[in-house]
Amino acid sequence: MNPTGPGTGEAVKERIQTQKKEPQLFKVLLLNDDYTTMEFVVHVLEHVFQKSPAEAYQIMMHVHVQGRGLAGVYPWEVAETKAETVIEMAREAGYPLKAVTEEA
Ligand code: TYC
Repeated sequence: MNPTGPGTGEAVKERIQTQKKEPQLFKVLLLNDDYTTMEFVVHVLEHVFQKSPAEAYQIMMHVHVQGRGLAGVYPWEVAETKAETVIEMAREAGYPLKAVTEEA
């Protein structure tokens, strides 16, 4: 038997010491504006945030009425990338749609 291989006390100790904490989570919020079309916001929610058509429509209407709304909750890097993707897709399409991240 390999004295330092898997299943020995040493290997277990190593695994415990290197175990990572759960990543901190961040909300991605969409902001309302007067120019971005409802269809475009629904498209973004379906394709960037993997929402169903019904859920995407519901979130879009919430943002439209309330001013902002939750698109999703992710680890920091994923949240930042999704917010940037939304802003870039909107910019390319000529819309001022904004997305922001916030500590969950
Ligand atoms: N208020 C926009 C309109 O009336 C629709 C809209 C909804 C825009 C949500 C942005 O995040 C948004 N066309």
